[in-house]
Amino acid sequence: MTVRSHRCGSRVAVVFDVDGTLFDSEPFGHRVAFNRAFTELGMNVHWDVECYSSLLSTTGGQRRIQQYLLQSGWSAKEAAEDAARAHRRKTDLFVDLALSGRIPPRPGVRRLLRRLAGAGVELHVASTGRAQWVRPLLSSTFGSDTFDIVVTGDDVLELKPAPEAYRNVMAATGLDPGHLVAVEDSLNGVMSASSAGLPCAVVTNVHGDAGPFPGAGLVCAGFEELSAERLLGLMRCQNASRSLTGMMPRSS
Ligand code: XBP
Ligand code: MG
Repeated sequence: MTVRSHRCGSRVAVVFDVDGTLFDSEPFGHRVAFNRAFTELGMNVHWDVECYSSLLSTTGGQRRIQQYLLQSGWSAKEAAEDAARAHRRKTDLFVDLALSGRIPPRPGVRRLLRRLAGAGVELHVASTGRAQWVRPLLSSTFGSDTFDIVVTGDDVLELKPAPEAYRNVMAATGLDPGHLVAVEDSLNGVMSASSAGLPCAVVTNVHGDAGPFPGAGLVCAGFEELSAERLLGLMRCQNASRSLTGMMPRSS
């Protein structure tokens, strides 16, 4: 990651989550790849849509498998080894899915990105997914120069809901929280963004968390409801309330 040294000034940025937010990637992408890996490795595990939805509260594919195996009676050692093996295979399979164009962006995403870019807003990404698939999925869908800073699960020690992914975006851009707004789909994501000091808009996903989303400044049912103006308004609103309470972040 390149660290910017220039001042915040009038720069503003939107930081997008990937899974469930930019893409409907969980039930028909990741879940499919997890199941194929389990079958190939003869693990006798299958996650249906309902089961998978309940497992999403654990972020990180490898941790998700490991926790499931532990709860299903695997020993700690076997759970760790099998989770690592299955996740490696799952990641390769998911890269193939991503590059085949079978993981489309959510409706309205392209339009919002165009509007933001046209208004001079910086676009960045904070994901807990692995770089091996996040980067090719983003560039094959949106082109390689749509997002500037892309923080993935490989760049952090602690996955969401920890604030590290968003803090890394701030460090890499040189922007203070008052210049950024996050877009998420899950409670873990909102907690991550809010703990890093960013205002957060949620675009709910029928396959993910239903809410409530304490800490979110805005909750929309789809990208059709989320205009560039509403997003930037959320950032201005948080800045106004911070300055009223004397907590305005210092501009560098
Ligand atoms: C996404 C995740 C990831 C994906 C799978 O959470 O938790 O684990 O489910 O990706 P968020 P990996 O949308 O909050 O970033 O298998 O690469 O971990
Ligand atoms: Mg998400």
